[in-house]
Amino acid sequence: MLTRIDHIGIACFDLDKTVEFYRATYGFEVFHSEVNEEQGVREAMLKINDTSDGGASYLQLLEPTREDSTVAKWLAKNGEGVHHIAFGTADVDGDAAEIKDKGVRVLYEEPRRGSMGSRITFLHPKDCHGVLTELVTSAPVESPEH
Ligand code: CMX
Ligand code: CO
Repeated sequence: MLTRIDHIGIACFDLDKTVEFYRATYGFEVFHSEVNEEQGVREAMLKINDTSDGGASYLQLLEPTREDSTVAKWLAKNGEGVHHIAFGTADVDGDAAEIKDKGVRVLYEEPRRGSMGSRITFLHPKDCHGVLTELVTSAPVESPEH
């Protein structure tokens, strides 16, 4: 079951400048940043709010790391802007299988690694009324050591 907006993915040419815009304009700080080579992105997660399912909602700012990445290709065609939305779920495998049964193309056979150790997959935008849609299961919260 999809229980939150996990994040909105925003493609940008210059991650540092875009982070600074969100900080200076809205006061949002970087919660986490990383490079995901498989996805071809350098990214910053700005936490906006916690959610009632125990998760959170973020903005995910994305800068391409290589010219053949999906985000670089998209930026070349569209310029900067909203690239995808992501729904959070406790069960990305089960939800992706259910959605696939409804005739929507799921882009990965198995979920891949996303931000902060999450597991992610994508639905084809042409099957989702023009919206590239991601499904995310966050990494389990590590319990404190005793
Ligand atoms: N939103 C909406 N439509 C999109 C889109 C997007 N982000 N990206 C592509 N499209 C549309 C294109 O406009 C194009 O439509 P037309 O045929 O009408 O022109 C069509 O989909 C095909 O686009 P394309 O430019 O030829 O791109 P590809 O088919 O090579 O790739 C996609 C599209 C969705 C398969 C690819 O972007 C993908 O695999 N995305 C998932 C991975 C990803 O986006 N990773 C980066 C984010 C990582 C993260 O969130 O952690
Ligand atoms: Co994303």
